[in-house]
Amino acid sequence: MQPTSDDFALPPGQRVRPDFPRFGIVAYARQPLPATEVRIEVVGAIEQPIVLTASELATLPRVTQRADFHCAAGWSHRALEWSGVRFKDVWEQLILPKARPTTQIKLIVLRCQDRYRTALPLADLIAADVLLADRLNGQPLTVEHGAPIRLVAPAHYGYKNAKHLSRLELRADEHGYRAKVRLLDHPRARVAQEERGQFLPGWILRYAFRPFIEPIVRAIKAIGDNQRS
Ligand SMILES: Nc1nc2c(c(=O)[nH]1)N[C@H]1C(S)=C(S)[C@@H](COP(=O)(O)O)O[C@H]1N2
Ligand SMILES: [Mo]
Repeated sequence: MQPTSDDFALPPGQRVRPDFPRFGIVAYARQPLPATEVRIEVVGAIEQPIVLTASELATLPRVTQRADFHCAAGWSHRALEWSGVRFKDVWEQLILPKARPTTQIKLIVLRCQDRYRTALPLADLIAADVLLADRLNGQPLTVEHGAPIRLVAPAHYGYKNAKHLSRLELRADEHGYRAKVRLLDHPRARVAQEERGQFLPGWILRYAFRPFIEPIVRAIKAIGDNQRS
């Protein structure tokens, strides 16, 4: 198939979607989302467990950034405008001084209100383009896209971009941490390297995931329509 102009310069194996659907693992979309206020617990290898709230995040510089979004299943949506705070600032100005890690932290597990979880190396989380975002395209974040707050990590596939973020678990290593579906969870999931999943090369997973995109979009949309009615 000839690439269209829309596909130009997309990362390997991605295709543009003009819409930005609510996406993810269907079972999680059915889970209740108890909290509408920002409340992120910080736990793990630290001296003092803390809770990050909207007022604390508001002490950090607000940044707005435009970025393309890439789901590991193969769809991309271009030029989303996110607004929030840099994870690096949260780390340096709130977590380090207040929670006081007791060891060198290498991995952070991101847990969400809908029971979804994923993890990224700290080194990836403190990149300049990683945000805790509460606004999208000039509007407050909707439930569909991760209210009250979500991680935005544009260099990593969608599944690292935890929505409805509720807890950060600080760890010295990966020991004891296991994602639910190992095949689909690469430790870093960098888009440019096509790290779609584990054990199989990204270019194979491209074809394995693609047929599931439309059924997942439809199933999650139906769940949302139901929740609203
Ligand atoms: N809490 C939570 N975060 C999640 C998911 C999820 O099911 N639950 N799905 C992930 C996946 S696979 C993708 S592609 C993106 C989709 O983000 P969107 O629904 O805003 O399009 O959210 C990611 N973060
Ligand atoms: Mo995804």
